[in-house]
Amino acid sequence: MLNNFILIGGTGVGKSTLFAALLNQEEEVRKTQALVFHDECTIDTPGEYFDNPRLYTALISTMTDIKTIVYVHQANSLERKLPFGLFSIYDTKKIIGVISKIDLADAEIAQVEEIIRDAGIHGPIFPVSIYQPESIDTLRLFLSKETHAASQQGA
Ligand SMILES: Nc1nc2c(ncn2[C@@H]2O[C@H](COP(=O)(O)OP(=O)(O)OP(=O)(O)O)[C@@H](O)[C@H]2O)c(=O)[nH]1
Ligand SMILES: [Mg+2]
Repeated sequence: MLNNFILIGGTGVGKSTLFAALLNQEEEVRKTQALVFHDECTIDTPGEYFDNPRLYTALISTMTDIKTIVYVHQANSLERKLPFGLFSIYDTKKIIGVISKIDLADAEIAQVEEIIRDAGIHGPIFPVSIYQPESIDTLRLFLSKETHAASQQGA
């Protein structure tokens, strides 16, 4: 079973496309206008929550009960948007990185990895593309193991 994770990151980086792929949903992905709960603990967020510091409190309260935070950063963007320390308030959570759209010709995977590390994310980083199903499978497997581990701890 795959639950208890939240996708966050800037507008248009591919969160909802990834969310649908992870959950094997077939529907067409549209711009995300509000929080989307697949269930109580599986959440897709609109990029605006991340791009607009005034909405951080909303993001932070939404993340409160979620075990795994997945920060998504597009492979061809070297913008350092991640506010350092946003995640350091949580030492009980697993925070992982996803480098999205690695199929793009101008993808800069190594540099994006550095940006993610510099932002204070120490968990694993998964390079993915929606056109490379194995990359999604690897992430799905990781997330489902996390879920399993969490439920064994009685969380
Ligand atoms: N080339 C490429 N394009 C992708 C990939 N994943 C998503 N996209 C495209 O990126 C665009 C934005 O995708 P969304 O999933 O809506 O992005 P989002 O992060 O949910 O955006 P917001 O909801 O606005 O925050 C769409 O046109 C997708 O088709 C990918 O792996 N490779
Ligand atoms: Mg979206």
